[in-house]
Amino acid sequence: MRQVVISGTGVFTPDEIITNEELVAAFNKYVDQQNELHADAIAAGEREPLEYSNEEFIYKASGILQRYVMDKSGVLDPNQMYPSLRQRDDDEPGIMAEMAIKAASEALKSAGKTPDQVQAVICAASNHERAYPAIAIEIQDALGIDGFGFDMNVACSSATFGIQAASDMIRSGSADCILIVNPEICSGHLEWRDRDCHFIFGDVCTAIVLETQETATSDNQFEILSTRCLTQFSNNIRNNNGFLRRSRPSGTDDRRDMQFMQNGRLVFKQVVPIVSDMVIQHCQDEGIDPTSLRRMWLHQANKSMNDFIGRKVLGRVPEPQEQPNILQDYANTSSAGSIIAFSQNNQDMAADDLGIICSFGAGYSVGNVIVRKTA
Ligand code: CO8
Repeated sequence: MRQVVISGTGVFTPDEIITNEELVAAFNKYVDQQNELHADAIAAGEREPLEYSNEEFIYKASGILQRYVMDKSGVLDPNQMYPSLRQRDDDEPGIMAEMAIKAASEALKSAGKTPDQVQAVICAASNHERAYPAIAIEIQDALGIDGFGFDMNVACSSATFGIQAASDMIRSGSADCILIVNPEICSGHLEWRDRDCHFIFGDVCTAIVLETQETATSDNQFEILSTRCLTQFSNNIRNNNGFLRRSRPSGTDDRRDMQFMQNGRLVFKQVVPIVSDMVIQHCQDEGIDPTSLRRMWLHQANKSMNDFIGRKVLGRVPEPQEQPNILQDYANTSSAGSIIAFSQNNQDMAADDLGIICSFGAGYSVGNVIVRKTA
């Protein structure tokens, strides 16, 4: 069986930052406007007034301090509350491809690979900006990669499921080297007018190069020892937007369910035990003592969630470097979160050190990738 390694990663970070302070100020302005607009209905008891958001709550509930976004002005405009992204011509790069090309160039450089050495592109993300042609094929064309490309979506677990798909393809010989990209424009489908979730997401793109151990020349390689994926249907994280929208009654209305919706408390309660048990069982099945994991690069949705999982798996409170969080800077970037954590926190690993990349989220979906540092 061919051995597969992660030989390079890249992160494209947008230029614009929204701090919690800016976010809350804009949201509270929106609340004042709405409550003024509906003052009569509120006074008549026909409508509940909207409540203010606040920075202390956001940090305490999530561990998030700021988020990067592709457009800040639209999100912070109380008359808009969503990003303004330019309509591009069909013959110029799409926004997701543009982000992905930047992250991919960094990943290819760190792997020491040129596009002619890559045979496939997987664009694994929570949302794709159009139905077709696939974003992956656009990226493949822009980078000058021969072979094939396809898009896939398993929400927050898109990157880890993509790693499993790519490593299985490399093991079986369908390709020697595969580029995975995770462009996540979460600001496009976050409901910025909902105080329960307006602070959760940010934008980013990550890229990963996977190849056979034989061809890898990078000085920072991680052998993929084992992958495991699990899905379990749940409506607790849901977005009803889709291509049948205009065919449904009131399909073109500004409906709440056409953006991200979640029952956050329930997600927290149900997902934490599934993930901790799966990480422990997966390690045991591979003959690995979970407490010997040097690092856990977990999905970045919520700091307390990660603290729980880390404690359960290691049997003690993890040291910060054992379970790095990037949530405070990036917020939840869906499938890209665990890959940012991996990319920014693996250089100090010594040969034979073990780690796990682990994602979890909508579906529900959980994806594990157990790695061993080699070169
Ligand atoms: N400011 C002030 N108060 C607030 C705010 C706010 N912004 N929001 C809520 N409150 C209030 C509530 O009204 C409530 O008040 P009361 O107690 O009087 O009813 C109180 O604060 C507590 O509210 P919650 O119970 O909602 O607060 P929690 O402590 O549960 O924290 C979280 C909320 C942070 C959402 C938390 O539940 C959480 O993180 N859960 C896990 C969520 C999770 O992991 N989700 C997965 C995300 S899905 C994903 O990662 C990818 C999906 C696909 C991509 C989608 C891209 C857009």
